[in-house]
Amino acid sequence: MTKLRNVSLIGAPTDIGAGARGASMGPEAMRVAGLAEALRARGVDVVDRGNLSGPANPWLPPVDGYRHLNEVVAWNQAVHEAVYAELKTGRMPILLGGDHCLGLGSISAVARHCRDAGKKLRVLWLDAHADFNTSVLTPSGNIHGMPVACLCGFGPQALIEIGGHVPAIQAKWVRQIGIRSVDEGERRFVHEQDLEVFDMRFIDEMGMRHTMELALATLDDNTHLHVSFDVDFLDPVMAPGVGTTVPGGPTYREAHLCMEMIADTGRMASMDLMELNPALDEKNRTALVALDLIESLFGKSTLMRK
Ligand code: 5AB
Ligand code: MN
Ligand code: MN
Ligand code: MN
Repeated sequence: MTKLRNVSLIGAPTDIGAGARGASMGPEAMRVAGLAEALRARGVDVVDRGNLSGPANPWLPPVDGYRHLNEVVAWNQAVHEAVYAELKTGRMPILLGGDHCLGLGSISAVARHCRDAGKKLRVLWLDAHADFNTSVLTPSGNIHGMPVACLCGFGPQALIEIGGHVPAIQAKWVRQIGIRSVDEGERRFVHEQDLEVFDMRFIDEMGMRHTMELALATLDDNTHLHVSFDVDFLDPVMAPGVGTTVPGGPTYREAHLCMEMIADTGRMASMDLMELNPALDEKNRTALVALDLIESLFGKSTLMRK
């Protein structure tokens, strides 16, 4: 079990793709919660690259089904280059969002790296939402509801071609976990494209353990595992600091088991921590829960295990 133990933190302080302001403060909230220190205490070599920069949020209504498209493209280009540069030097990028539209820049960079390196890619998408809307299907125009569709080649040209390969990924490389809010047209499109979705009903019936066994079943020694963690994956009772809360998410223990089972594979080589919104949080409580879960992702376990 080879593990990358050198992490680069990349802040992307923007809420350009979201429907609520405030995710732009996410990176700083994670720093204040002590992310770098906690990972160092686990023996990880951590470098904080600071924050990327990009256009301000003009807070305008959508045009042709997209809100802030040009600004979203600019931010995603910056994210793509930063994440790709870290992977190239053999480090594990952790993208601190920022809203989830930036998953496009991050995962397109990971996919490009996997093409360079001849690696198999698997993407775990931990979220309450499928993020599989298009300009026609979207009820909001907010591009944070579209990154998975864009990665699979369904979206505006300027976004889907970031990374130079369209589509950046194939739908069958993705496993979605925790899903419980999907728009009507989006639902049909998810089925049409055959996305593998472990929704909350599945987790209720089968349990988190069996869910994760299935979601992680096709990993092998040559797999690069990317984890895209939207904080609204978590039940809002413990994680209120997000713009789009949906009740009925995984409990604290279920979320920990999910992270622990990912850690056990030893294959996680990049991740996104997205949608944390300190403006809606209570004394940084949600950031601290996210920190706890990231520690589990990096192998923190209970006393009973070696
Ligand atoms: B998030 C919604 N489906 O498209 C839309 O938080 C919500 O990155 C998207 O998962 C939520 O506007 C995007 C209603
Ligand atoms: Mn999301
Ligand atoms: Mn979400
Ligand atoms: Mn959200």
